[in-house]
Amino acid sequence: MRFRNIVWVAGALGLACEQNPAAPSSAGATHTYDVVADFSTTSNSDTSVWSYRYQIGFARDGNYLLLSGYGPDVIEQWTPIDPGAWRAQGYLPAIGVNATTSDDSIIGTGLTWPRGAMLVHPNYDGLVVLTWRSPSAAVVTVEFSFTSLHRVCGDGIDWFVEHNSDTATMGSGSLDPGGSTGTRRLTGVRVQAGDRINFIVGPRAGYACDSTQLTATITTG
Ligand SMILES: [Ca+2]
Repeated sequence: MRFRNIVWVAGALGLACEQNPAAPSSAGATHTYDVVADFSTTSNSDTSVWSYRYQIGFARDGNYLLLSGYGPDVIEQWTPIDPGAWRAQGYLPAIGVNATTSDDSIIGTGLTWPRGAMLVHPNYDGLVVLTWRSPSAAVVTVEFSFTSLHRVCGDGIDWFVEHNSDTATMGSGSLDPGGSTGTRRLTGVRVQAGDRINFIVGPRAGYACDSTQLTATITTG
């Protein structure tokens, strides 16, 4: 069973894409939270500004589990360096940033994880969730993009952006392999202290080849 998983996913992991779009410029009292620039390999909790989460099943009810550990991929072999990620049981779901000095890949799969990029990957049985938690009441601007890193395999992914849960879905769609939303902007989003904005990827159908680049910035002010 373990070997079967290795082959299936190896055949599914894909190729690189656009770089992170420029974050909105800060001016005056504004502050920009950037999921890549702010990425932490040590902090992931209910009170973290950014948290790395998942859902078993596909209910977007706002109750998402924290990925329990940060570390290497125990199934796939990344080269030249495993960038590491927040993972469940050392594999999937996964959320990480390639902070190494090079692009990294899984040999024979066609998948490249670009240097400086956030990669997220759901498991077969649920969602992977990147969460921003508002420290205070504010009106914010949200910019994001989802890009499938696999151009040659799999069935693509589903994506969602929501305010706390699916009762306030702010954007959603599906991407074919290699597809991208491009950078999208939501303005005038009112949040209260403790509110969450969730960026979510689901497997669509199969979870093979579902590595997805995610960019997200939230600007207050
Ligand atoms: Ca898929």
